[in-house]
Order: sequence, then C-alpha cells, then structure tokens
Amino acid sequence: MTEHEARYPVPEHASARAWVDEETYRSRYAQSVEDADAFWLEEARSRLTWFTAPEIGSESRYTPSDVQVRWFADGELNACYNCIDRHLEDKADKVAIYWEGDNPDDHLSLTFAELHEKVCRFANGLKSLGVGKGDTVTLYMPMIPEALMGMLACARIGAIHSVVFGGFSPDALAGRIVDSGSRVVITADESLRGGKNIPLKENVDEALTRPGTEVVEHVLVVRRTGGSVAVNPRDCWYHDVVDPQSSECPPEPMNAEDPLFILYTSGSTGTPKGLLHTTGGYLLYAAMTHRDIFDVHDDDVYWCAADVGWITGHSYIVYGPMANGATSVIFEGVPSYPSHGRIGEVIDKYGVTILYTSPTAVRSLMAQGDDIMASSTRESLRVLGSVGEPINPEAWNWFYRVIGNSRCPIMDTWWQTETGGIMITPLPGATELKPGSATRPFFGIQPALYDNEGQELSGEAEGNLVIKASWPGQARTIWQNHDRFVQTYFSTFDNVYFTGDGCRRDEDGYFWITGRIDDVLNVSGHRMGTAEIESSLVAHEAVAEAAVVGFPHEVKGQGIYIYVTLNEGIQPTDELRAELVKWVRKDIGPIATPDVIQWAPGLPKTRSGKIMRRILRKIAADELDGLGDTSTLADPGVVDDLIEHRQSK
Ligand code: 6R9
Repeated sequence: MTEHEARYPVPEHASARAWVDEETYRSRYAQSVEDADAFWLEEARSRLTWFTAPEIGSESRYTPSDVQVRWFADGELNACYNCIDRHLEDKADKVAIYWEGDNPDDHLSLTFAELHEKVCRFANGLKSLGVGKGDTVTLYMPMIPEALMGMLACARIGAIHSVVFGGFSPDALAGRIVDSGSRVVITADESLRGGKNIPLKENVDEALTRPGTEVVEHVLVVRRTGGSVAVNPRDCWYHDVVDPQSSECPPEPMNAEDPLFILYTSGSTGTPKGLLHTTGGYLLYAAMTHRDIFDVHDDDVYWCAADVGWITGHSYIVYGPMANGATSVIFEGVPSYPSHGRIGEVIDKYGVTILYTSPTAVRSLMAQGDDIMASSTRESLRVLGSVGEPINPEAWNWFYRVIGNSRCPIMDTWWQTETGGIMITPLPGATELKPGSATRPFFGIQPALYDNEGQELSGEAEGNLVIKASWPGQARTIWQNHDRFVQTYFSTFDNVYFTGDGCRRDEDGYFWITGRIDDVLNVSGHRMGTAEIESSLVAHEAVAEAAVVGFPHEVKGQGIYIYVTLNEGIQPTDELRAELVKWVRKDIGPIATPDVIQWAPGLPKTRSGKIMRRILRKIAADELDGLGDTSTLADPGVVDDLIEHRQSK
C-alpha cells in the first residue's frame, strides 16, 4: 500500500470514551442540517451560560443585495464570564494555564481562581484608562499570560480586542491600529523567542509616528524582559495601572451579536481585512468544536502551539479551551530552542494529552531526523491536530509515527479566520483517517464544490470550495467595510460563502484541500496577499514593477518568489537584492521575507495589461512544460528571458 492509499481506523483508546462516535456523528450531522435552528439553539443553551437564553436561531441570508450573518440575536451573555467565572464553582483550583517560557526554567501555572482575580484587575485597569463597551483595544504582545488576560479583560467589559501578531512590523501594526480606531494599545517591553529579544515597545513607538495613529491615548506596557524602553507621556506600566485595582469587576452583559474581536487577515487585493466576530455564535462554535474535535475531557492537558496573534490562538488557545474549563499549556518559545527536542520535552513536562500544531512545524522537525525526539517519551499523548495548510502525507506520517508513537489519530482541521472555528475535520472517535485529507464536515457545515461557472459538482470532483448556509462561528463583516465583505465572499457565487480554496472530494466523500486559488500565499501557515508584498516593493525607489508568486517549499509549504523590474538606469546587483529583502522584512515583518528575487526586464502581461501570474508561478516552480497558451501575451518574448534567468532556490 502506498502512503496515499493508507487508512487509519479509529483506535480503540479513542473510541472508548469519545464524545462523538460514528453513529452519533451521522445522526447529529443529519439533524444539524435538517433542523439547523433547533440543533444550534439546543447546543447554545447547553454549552454556554447565558444571562438571557436565546430563542432565535439564525437570521442569516446571503442574497447578493443583502448579506447578513446573525445568530441568537435575542440572547445575552459575557464571553469572559463563560471562560472563567462559571468554572469557579467546581474548578476554582484547577490549573487553567501552564505557562512555559522561552527558557525552560521560566514557567508558572495559574488556576481559574487566580486567573479570575488577575483578569478582573486587568479589566478595571482598562476602565481606568477610559476603555468601555464598544471601544477597540489593540494588543501587540508576546505569548505570555497577560496576552490572554488582556483579551479576556476586554471581553469582560465589552471592549473589542484587535490582536496584532508580535512578528508584524511597525508599519503593519500602525495600519491595523488606525483601521480599528484603537485609543489604547497593550504591549510588552520585549518578547523573547529562541533566546532572542524582540523590541515590541520600540516597534509600537515607531508605529505611533505614522499618520493617523494620533488616536492612541495610552500605551499599556507589560514588563516581560526588563529591557530598557523609552517612556513617553502616553505610556504607562501594566504593574502601576493594574496591580492596585480591585479584584472585583462585574462582567458586562452583552448581546450575542455585540462584537467580541477584530482580527486582520490578508486578502488577494488591497490592505488586510479586519474580520469581525461577535459574542454568542463565535463562542459557542469555538467551545463546541474544541471539545468535540479534540475530544477534550476534564483530565486532559491540552496544548495548542500557535500564537494568539492568529485565529487559531483566539479560538483554540483562548476562547474554546477556556470556555470548556480545560487545562492548557501556553508556550512562549519556538520548537527549535534550546534544542529540537523541545516540543517533546514540554509534552513530558506537563503530561500533554492533546497537541495541536502546524504542518510547517512538523516539517521543520522532520528535517532534523527522528533522533531529536529521543529526549522525550510523549507517552501521555492521545490526540494530535494540524492546522494552517495542507499537510502532505510524508509530514503526516512523521507526525503520526515519531511524535505520536503511532498511537494518536491526527485531526487535520481545515478552517479560516473567516470561519471562526474548524469546519472540515476528522473526529477522534468517529473518523477513519486518510493522510492528507481533512475528511468530513463538522456538525452544521455544508461544504460544496462549484466549477468556475457556478455549477455545483457532485460525487468525485475537484473545484472551488464553498459553504452553503451559515454557521454560528462565521465572521459577521469586515470592520467598517461591509461592501468589501460582500464583494470578497458572496459575489463570486450566488447564495453561498466562497472560501477562496480549491478542493477535491474523493469516492468516500472525503475532502482534500488543494490550497488557495486566489493570489494569497500560505507561507508556514501564515496568509499573505501577493498584493501586499508587491505594493511594498514598488514603494522602493529602485523598483518599477514587481510580481510575487508562491513556489513549493519543503519546510514552509510555500516560499515567496519575486520578479522585479527595476527603474531605468538602476543596476541589478546582489547588494540591491539584499536590500530589497531587508526592505520587505522591515515593511511587513519577518514572515514576509522573500526567498528568491529574480530581475525581470519585463513581465508577461495580457494585452489589457494584466500580469499573467499563472506563467510566473510555473517558472518559479520549474514547471516549464506546462506553460500553456502564451499567445495572448502582449510580448511573448519576455517569457523566454524569464525562463533563461530563473533563480535556483
Ligand atoms: C485556521 C487558519 C486559512 C487558509 C485556508 C487554507 C489554509 C488552513 C488547512 C488549510 C489545508 C488545512 N488552511 N487549514 N489548508 N488543510 N487543514 O489557518 O486560518 O490564517 O485564515 O488561513 O489556510 O488555504 O483558506 P487562516
């Protein structure tokens, strides 16, 4: 049997106590699509604690002229109350967070009772800075407990958090602060990753020199490393503001449709989009998917190795696990520090039973060889998870065999910032696995494949992945730009949500995500618009034009390949190449570091002036046989030049 035909039946240890077995999956799935409102209302009432329980289910519609996503609109609740307060009755002394610092000697744990006290103080501290219901707050934080506490403190008082990944540049941060209209920014002096200090506060200071950021009144700074920072009149230390506060702070009753957070993500055009998630539907969907997909029970120790700056961190480090009263490991560092055995060592240290990580992390460890796992046994593990990009069967098998000791089923979870939670996934106690397939839809999710003309494809097929009908975790809009929301997700095909992903369905009805079909790259699981990188490059004085495409990369999944046309009279030198790499890193952040820059005297364009990326992608991937029809090009000669001068990777 080849790797691609391999199947992994549900292991006995998983079926023995799983929340969902195959029979339950089938019957509950049928109910969830046949009588969606009844299904979701019952889930909402039983899984969350409401101040006013909802009677209304979905009021969502996707007609082209009127796109609305709304769930449980007569319900009232507070997300922070659901994540902390309601556990105090029977889990006050249960560990909520095991925090593992970058340095293995740096660690602490917090119980739900301790977390309650700290979050209340934090929330009162934010109030003292004038933050109230409906205000936006930007967080630019390391992976420390204060990052989660800051998010929960916002939720407690009804403020809307906007977390910006700590690896983004000052310019990227500034754009997100301005778009969200945050008057308060929460950050730390420095973050610490792989033994290196990253100057977060300095980046905030630089961001706040950019136009539009005058709206920021306060910068609240957590002392993480003790590194020296400039102190401006708008700055205040977290310990000065928060420590003296009262540890009582009543949770603000919120309507289910009140905003919970904004999270920016890249699209194929223009600036990043601030996806808005609201309180009731999002929290229900995060909690339910977390418990059922990772089969979380009270004695589990769960570790999601993502960063809170991404949607995975929001749903599966903060809201899902905390709403379920789970014990989580929060990791500040990187898998390769102090050695490549770190992930296994952290698993053994805390007795981690569930590990949720990314294909890129798995591939980077796989490249080091099996021996790196010799420093740990990982025998506590029972379920593994993968997210962010397609996991190739080779990485799947290594994850299964080496990290999971050939005992733990892998949940290959497909979803997006826009979907709020996992959409297509196996379930540990129900699904036979095929490496590389995200398998089947979660409850209430109706995926379909459409051809480019909008015809639905049946049976075995490959096409555009769309989702019919709304689900509670769906993003409601793009912050202050509902037209863009409608345009991006609901204008390509009528009456369905368009994901932007390509997908194949096999003979068993299993889904295999093939990757983005738009101009969005997925580098190490991070989404990046080619347009963002291109506009950064053309802002450089030497650059006339730039075209960015992805190419297959062994560790990162996709690498960044850039074709640059220089202005007249500029010499293409190695120094300039290095300068452009630095330029993009500085402008967008290290995650956007170009892998290859090729000088292109001309770019292949249609007669109407559109860059033919299809051709550029093929050249970057060395797929020279399949260039297809180049006769519509304005100047077919440029292709030969690009082929001749293509760069090795
Ligand atoms: C959660 C997250 C979303 C895009 C998505 C798709 C890719 C995510 C995947 C996957 C194949 C999986 N993606 N999970 N592709 N298999 N299991 O990653 O959100 O950052 O918004 O990215 O990531 O292309 O459209 P986000």
